[in-house]
Amino acid sequence: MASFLEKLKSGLSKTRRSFVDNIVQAVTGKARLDAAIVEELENTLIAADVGPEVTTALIEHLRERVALGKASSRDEVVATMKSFLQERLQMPMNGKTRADFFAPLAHPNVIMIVGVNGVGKTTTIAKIANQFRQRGKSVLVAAADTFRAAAADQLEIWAQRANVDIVRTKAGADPASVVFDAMKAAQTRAINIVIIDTAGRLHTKSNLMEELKKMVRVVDRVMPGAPHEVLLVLDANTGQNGLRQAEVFFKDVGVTGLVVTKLDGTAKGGILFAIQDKLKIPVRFIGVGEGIDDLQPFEAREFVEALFE
Ligand SMILES: Nc1nc2c(ncn2[C@@H]2O[C@H](COP(=O)(O)OP(=O)(O)OP(=O)(O)O)[C@@H](O)[C@H]2O)c(=O)[nH]1
Ligand SMILES: [Mg+2]
Repeated sequence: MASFLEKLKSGLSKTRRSFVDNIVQAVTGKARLDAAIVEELENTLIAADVGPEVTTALIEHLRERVALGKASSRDEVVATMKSFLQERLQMPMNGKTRADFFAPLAHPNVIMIVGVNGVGKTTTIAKIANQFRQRGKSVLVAAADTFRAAAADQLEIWAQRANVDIVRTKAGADPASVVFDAMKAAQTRAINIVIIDTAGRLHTKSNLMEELKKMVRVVDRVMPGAPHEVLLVLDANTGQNGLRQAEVFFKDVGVTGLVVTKLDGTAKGGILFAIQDKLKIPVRFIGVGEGIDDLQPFEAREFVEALFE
């Protein structure tokens, strides 16, 4: 079976071709970056969804390095781009390292997963739950997506696969009541980690954000200070639209981190740079497939290396 890194590398191959290779080719061997080259670079970067700010900054950086004679060979151009891109992806992890995420102090540690429909929330929960289990933590997942009749069934199948507890109710019930029951059950059973699955849309006219805010209030009432993490899931393929979605969630629900899914097979892997630049919030996980092991904590260095290989 292919390792996560291998999947990441092959998943990013379209992005590599449309983004990295074009730039390296356009810049290598040039004494200076003239207007025609700059335009070509701009088009490439915008198409790869890195966003206007990062596009301008990268071109400016390349222009300087080329003018200084420090980016003429292919290797030099690659090294210049790698260090620039890596730096752009370094985000303070809200003071939390990868190890901290998997060894939280709160009991239970409550993680809420939000995002529009179809981005990969439920699958992401299964994958994260599995990683906590592998580290010896007890996990309970809450099926608070009561919009789709099949949503709780889907989560239950994953819960069995990951060998974790689930709290669910009938479709159409108040999601906040599922959250309340899950919190109580977690306290009674002394569970380490609670992960809450939420809907990407609702059947009533009531507003999704209001519903999510209500869930946060319920969690906080049972356990002051919780949820400890609110992870917003974004589908890499949605590109700049994903950023607009994110802004809505940010305004209403206190998002603490991002999960970027479906990096396998997208040409829009450059979105990671736009996300970090715009949202200033750590990407905690990236997803490269539908299997339970196809999600890993995000590492800037690993991501950039994979992008170039
Ligand atoms: N290729 C690929 N597919 C993914 C990834 N993550 C999730 N998926 C697939 O995306 C589809 C939707 O995933 P779900 O987890 O059901 O998404 P959701 O956000 O819970 O959807 P709703 O509950 O309808 O809002 C499923 O077919 C998943 O297998 C990924 O990283 N790569
Ligand atoms: Mg779901």
